[in-house]
Amino acid sequence: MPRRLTEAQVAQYRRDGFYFPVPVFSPEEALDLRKRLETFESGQGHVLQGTQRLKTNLLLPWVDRLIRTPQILDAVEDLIGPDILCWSAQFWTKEPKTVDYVSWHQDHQYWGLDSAEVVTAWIALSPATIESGCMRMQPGSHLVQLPHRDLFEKTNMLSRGQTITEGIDEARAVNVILAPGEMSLHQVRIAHASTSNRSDDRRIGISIRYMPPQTRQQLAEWDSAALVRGEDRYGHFVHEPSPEREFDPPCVEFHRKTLTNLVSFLYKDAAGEQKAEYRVEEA
Ligand SMILES: O=C(O)CCC(=O)C(=O)O
Repeated sequence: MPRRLTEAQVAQYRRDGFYFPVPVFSPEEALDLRKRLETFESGQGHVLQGTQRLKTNLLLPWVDRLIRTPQILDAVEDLIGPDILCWSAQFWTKEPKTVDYVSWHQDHQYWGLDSAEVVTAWIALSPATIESGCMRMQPGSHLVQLPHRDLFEKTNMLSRGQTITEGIDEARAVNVILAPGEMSLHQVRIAHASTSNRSDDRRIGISIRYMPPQTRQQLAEWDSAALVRGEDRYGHFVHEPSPEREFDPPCVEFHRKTLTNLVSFLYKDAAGEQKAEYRVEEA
């Protein structure tokens, strides 16, 4: 029996490669999460940036709690089973009236994870609308691997500006419109993108990547993930610690090590050249 999604919703996810909206937090709870983020940002004097945006569960205790939210995990369990690792929690903030965008891409090509079971829960902390640059998805595109090129454009929010070169039909794209506190779920091979934020508010989302523990990392000797539900009987990923406070020194050190490892393959071009500067932002 599914825990959170109906059988029809699971079937829709398997057919289209994504499903939304799934209510997770009340508007008040979503606002509280947004305030936590923004209080942290004003405290440090700048928005979350660079590697602070990735695996933020190792830096901020409330993000570590967020990746373990039962309402999220129940839906993820319906898709990938009861043993769940969280590979990453990543913030996607587009400031009001800015040009940053996300090109059409499939995550599976770049992450090195060998499983098609990897699922992203994208949680809206502000309105994700057409105007604010919500995600767009091409239904059914998770069933085919589409060709990409790395363009490394400055306004592209992706690590290497990875862009699908053929196979996207804009007319068939679905706008993933979400209210604060709602989430979408997308499969690791789905072709998705988002345009820039033309609204007066920040567009804030957090992508939480979940996978079953049998998944392997193919692009590096080791990798890490947090065990958020059930058991890990495979040991393919080093388990991430939980911070007891903001920028807890052992977790900051772990974050530095695991991000150095990630960046060593996420930011390389096809010829193996490192294309982006890497700096861990520490408070
Ligand atoms: O937030 C966005 O606009 C893009 C997010 C994305 O590409 C992802 O979560 O895989």
